[in-house]
Amino acid sequence: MEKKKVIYSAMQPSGVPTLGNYLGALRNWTNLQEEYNCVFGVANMHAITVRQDPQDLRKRTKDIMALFLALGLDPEKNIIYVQSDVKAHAEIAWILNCFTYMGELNRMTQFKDKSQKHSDNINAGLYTYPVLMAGDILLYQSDLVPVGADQKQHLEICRDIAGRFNGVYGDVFKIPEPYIPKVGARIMGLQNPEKKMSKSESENQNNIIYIFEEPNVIRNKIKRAVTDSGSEVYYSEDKPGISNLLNIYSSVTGKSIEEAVKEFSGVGYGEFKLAVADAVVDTLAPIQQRYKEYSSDKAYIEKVMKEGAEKASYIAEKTLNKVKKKIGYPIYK
Ligand code: ATP
Ligand code: LTN
Repeated sequence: MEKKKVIYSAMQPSGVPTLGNYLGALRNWTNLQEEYNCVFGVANMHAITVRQDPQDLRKRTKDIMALFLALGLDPEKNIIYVQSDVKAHAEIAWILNCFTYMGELNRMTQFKDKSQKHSDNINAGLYTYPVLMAGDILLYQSDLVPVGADQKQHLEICRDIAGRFNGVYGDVFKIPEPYIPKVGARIMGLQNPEKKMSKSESENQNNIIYIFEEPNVIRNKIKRAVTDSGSEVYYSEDKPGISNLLNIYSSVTGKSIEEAVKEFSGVGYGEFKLAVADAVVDTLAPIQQRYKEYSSDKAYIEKVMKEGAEKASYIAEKTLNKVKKKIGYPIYK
């Protein structure tokens, strides 16, 4: 029998999950779980590259686990786990740091953005964040990594690091491919459609739609979303507000952008926004319902975390041991 391919992805508990996280990444995870062996992580080691409140971080970590379950990710079929529970992540990250050039890290746009945003805490972890991420992916010998467009550069550096390591020591790591959706890969802010919607940016609440938000709040936010001059609904670079809403609509309904534009021809912005809001609310409603059920069952979430950590550690250790042997760490019989 042919072995199933491996999917890996992760999400940081760095804030409350947004519609951008759902459409760019999470939705594809559920779609892919039947066809692949999937490993999904809560990337809490990545989250501490920015200062976090400990209580909040611990709570959000469990909340993301509950979200994974609410999305329909099955912990029997997949591995869902918390990154810091698997020691191999920290170990491989150090090793891979020694196979990564500063010149490569200097080019990372996320590092540039985040160091501007957190200018009082430009720490080394923020700088080597892509190396930790490469380790996540490579430990599980992943074939495919479903992420939003903002992570493309991190996937490229991961492939480069893996290729460099393999070039020296032979085929140790599988070289992963990114899986970036055609629509929904970059959802922009509702108030500032020039910048991506981001869960760690909470200054302007009207800019962001959260996955767990009440329907009437979602409707109001979409109603207030900035639009562009003119009154026609069509997709264009000089209409970032309307184009973003079209992207959201197309992504949640599965209709193409062309179909959506046709559907709203001759319709005003107001009516268009109502339709977008309805589509978003309908998509999120079942997830919200299931989230309520899972998040109140703390014991079950903890059980999934513990079992997930064990299963993940088993696979991760296998790759790590191979790596240690190759680079010349001691071998004990
Ligand atoms: P932070 O704001 O803390 O950097 P984030 O909201 O960007 O976090 P992550 O947890 O780092 O989210 O990413 C989870 C997944 O969601 C990634 O695959 C990322 O590419 C995707 N994603 C994040 N924001 C968007 C967006 N606006 N549009 C599409 N995909 C997104
Ligand atoms: N950095 C990622 C989250 C993440 C990730 C990963 C995604 C951590 N490790 C491994 C894919 C594969 C982000 O989306 N910001």
